[in-house]
Amino acid sequence: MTIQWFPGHMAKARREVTEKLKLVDIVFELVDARLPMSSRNPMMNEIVQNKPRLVLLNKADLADPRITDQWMQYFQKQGLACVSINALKGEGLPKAASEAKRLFEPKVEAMKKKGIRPRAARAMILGIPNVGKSSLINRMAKKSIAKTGDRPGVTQAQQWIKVGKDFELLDTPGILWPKFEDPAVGLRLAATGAIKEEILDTEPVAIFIVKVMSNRYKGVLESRFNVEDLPADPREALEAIGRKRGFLRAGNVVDMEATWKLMIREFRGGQFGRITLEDPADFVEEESAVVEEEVVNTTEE
Ligand SMILES: Nc1nc2c(ncn2[C@@H]2O[C@H](COP(=O)(O)OP(=O)(O)OP(=O)(O)O)[C@@H](O)[C@H]2O)c(=O)[nH]1
Ligand SMILES: [Mg+2]
Repeated sequence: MTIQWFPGHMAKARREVTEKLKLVDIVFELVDARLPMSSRNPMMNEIVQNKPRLVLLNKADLADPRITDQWMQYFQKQGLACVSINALKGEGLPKAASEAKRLFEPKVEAMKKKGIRPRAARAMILGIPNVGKSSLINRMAKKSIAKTGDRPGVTQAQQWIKVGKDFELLDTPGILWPKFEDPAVGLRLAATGAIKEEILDTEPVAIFIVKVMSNRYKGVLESRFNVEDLPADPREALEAIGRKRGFLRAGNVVDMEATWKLMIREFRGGQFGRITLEDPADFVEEESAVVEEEVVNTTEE
């Protein structure tokens, strides 16, 4: 299965980001701490150009803390300011705000030199769908102004939101890119909820989750579902889990559909503990790769 989701509204949202770029001082690039590379738009450098940028590893509460530290070092080595945060509870936000102020400082100095009274920093919040952009804005503003939701595509238009006296934040719709070169990227994004549900087949996503869990967090599925010696074959493993949970149809047949959905739901809900899907070591070679922009293929609205 190849996963692709780059509908017309996303192409439009990307154009609007480019149009607004000149108005902003800083870009907050939100990535998912569970998949910091796969959740980064490969076109980000091209989109953001040379605006000061702060990388925020969001949903850090769901990610493996040891690997999050490695990712922080990875980004910092590339000269990017980077903070791990939990946009829902507010963890890491004071640090993120102080980093953002530091990035804005040269402009403040320039304004002062010109005799202009420094204004609030204007930051554009960018990231894939469902990564927590609007949640971050609400938490920083200490009120629910931006609409949020547990599915991708909630924010449909840009919106400026004033946060105290220090920031004005521009909420934007989540943006993906026309083609996932590596199919595993599509699966990671599907597993964590960045792809619209209606265009997804649940079976390959559930199988992917079982494979990842067995490779990276051996034993977690066995203890979560209370099954001993989970079969190595992911389909058989899913069947054993469905049977254990009592998802049975007439004739004692496992309801696989219900089992696939269960696997995805539990994974997204953090029921398997703090899980990270990729390590910086997996990406050493790609660090300097130049990603060419693909022809826009607008498939799905
Ligand atoms: N566990 C956890 N959940 C989070 C965090 N931040 C956001 N969420 C949840 O992630 C989901 C998506 O949040 P939104 O703020 O709507 O995401 P968005 O990036 O604005 O999404 P779009 O507008 O669809 O692009 C919601 O269910 C949030 O509650 C976090 O740090 N930790
Ligand atoms: Mg949003």
